[in-house]
Amino acid sequence: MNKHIKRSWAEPYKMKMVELLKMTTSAQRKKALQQAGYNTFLLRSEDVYIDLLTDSGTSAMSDRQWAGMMMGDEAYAGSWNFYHLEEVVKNIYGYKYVIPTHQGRGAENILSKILIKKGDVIPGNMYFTTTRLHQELAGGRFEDIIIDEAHDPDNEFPFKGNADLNKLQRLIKKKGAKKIPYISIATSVNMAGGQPISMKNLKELRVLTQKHGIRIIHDMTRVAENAYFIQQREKGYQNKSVKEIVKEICSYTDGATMSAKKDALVNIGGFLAVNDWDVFEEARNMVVVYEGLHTYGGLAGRDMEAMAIGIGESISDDHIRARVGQVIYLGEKMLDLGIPIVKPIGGHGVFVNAKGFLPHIPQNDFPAQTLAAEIYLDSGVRTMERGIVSAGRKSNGENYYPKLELVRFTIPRRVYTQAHMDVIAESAGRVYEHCEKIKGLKMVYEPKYLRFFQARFEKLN
Ligand code: P61
Repeated sequence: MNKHIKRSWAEPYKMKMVELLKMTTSAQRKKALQQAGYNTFLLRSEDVYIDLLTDSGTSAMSDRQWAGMMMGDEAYAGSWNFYHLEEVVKNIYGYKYVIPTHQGRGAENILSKILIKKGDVIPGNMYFTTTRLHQELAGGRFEDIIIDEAHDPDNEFPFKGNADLNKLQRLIKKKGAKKIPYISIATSVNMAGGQPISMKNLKELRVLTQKHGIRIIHDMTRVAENAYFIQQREKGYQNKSVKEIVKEICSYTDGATMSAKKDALVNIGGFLAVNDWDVFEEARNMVVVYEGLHTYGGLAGRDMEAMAIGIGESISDDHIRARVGQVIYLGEKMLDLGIPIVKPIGGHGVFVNAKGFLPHIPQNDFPAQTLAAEIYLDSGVRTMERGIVSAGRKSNGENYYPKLELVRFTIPRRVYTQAHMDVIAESAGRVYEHCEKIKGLKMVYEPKYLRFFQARFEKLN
């Protein structure tokens, strides 16, 4: 027997209940897409076969989480589920104070309102749509300090989520530390393609920010996936558990916003966590205005219980290996078909490079939006645009022109099988075969905020 036969990963769970999917015809999909204005956010989920729009709130909860839902203490104040959640956040992540919120942006809103003053600059390792908007609405301006490699889909640097310390230093010099209330550091950078930040970079950021008295606020939405990449790629971490690495990451930061709908395996929920008593006190006061009492923050007791249990499950090495393993399986299938994707393959999805896939469509004609529509038309697989539509407009009204024009094939956790991954890759491959015949789109309706959610398009002839 060959001792070197590899050991494949497999899902560390089995299925107890399934949700039936509807198969659609090409004619039905064509009609649904037209009705949705060529925007996958506007499709009805019942018209979707495999839903890769997002990994947000779409994961499958475990039997334990469902059992936890039955133990919801639905008191208005002081539900024991809140105290359970608080204990889990303290133990696993190490943050001192916790405020539940209905989801990630609820925490972003409160944090931005507390820390940002008009004219402030908030550096970060690439923008995220809701995070940047809340910074702007609070009177601040986001400044991208991610390393240049992150903007290049073909660059295979293993830590494309790293911040560029020189960019940060230059900004501090130019603006002065007083104008920088915090730096916003995401683990597993979403818009860069689910790319991790290294522990080394985080430690260096900690030293630099401490020197200038600047806080680090951690967008920890996908911290476990980032920890897994550190374990796999960074020297000195091979023998550490994801749990240990997650705790170390958090220790270099002063607070965090969390959308628990991703890594933490719940359908709804989030929180703001901080180490600073003064910030906590203000946040605890503000949460009652925007979310609800500080012991529920817009959530039911059962939601907090599911979150507390989900956080524990999210840092299991076996879980993360299979979760990221499935994403990598899909990415490698696409690479085999010659499809241009962001490399290295990310943690929560495969990001197809629409500029490479549809090089004849100029960015103003929305190549990624077009490609997401074509994939749906081919197979009923729903994906998400992450390009010029998502990037939106600057305060002077001009469009941002992001270097990355991507379609995100986002994999919900514990939901789909390898066979689904095969169908998805084949669909992308089929569309790629006739890519030169595909025409772009024009935007016919544009909402003011986060336009990608509700914008409508028509086909160009
Ligand atoms: C997603 F198209 N992400 O990836 P909330 N930070 C980070 C996120 O990924 C995130 C939030 C904060 C979503 C949902 C979504 O442009 C979009 O719980 C790194 O969604 O409020 C959410 O957390 C916000 C999709 C959000 C989008 C904004 O699919």
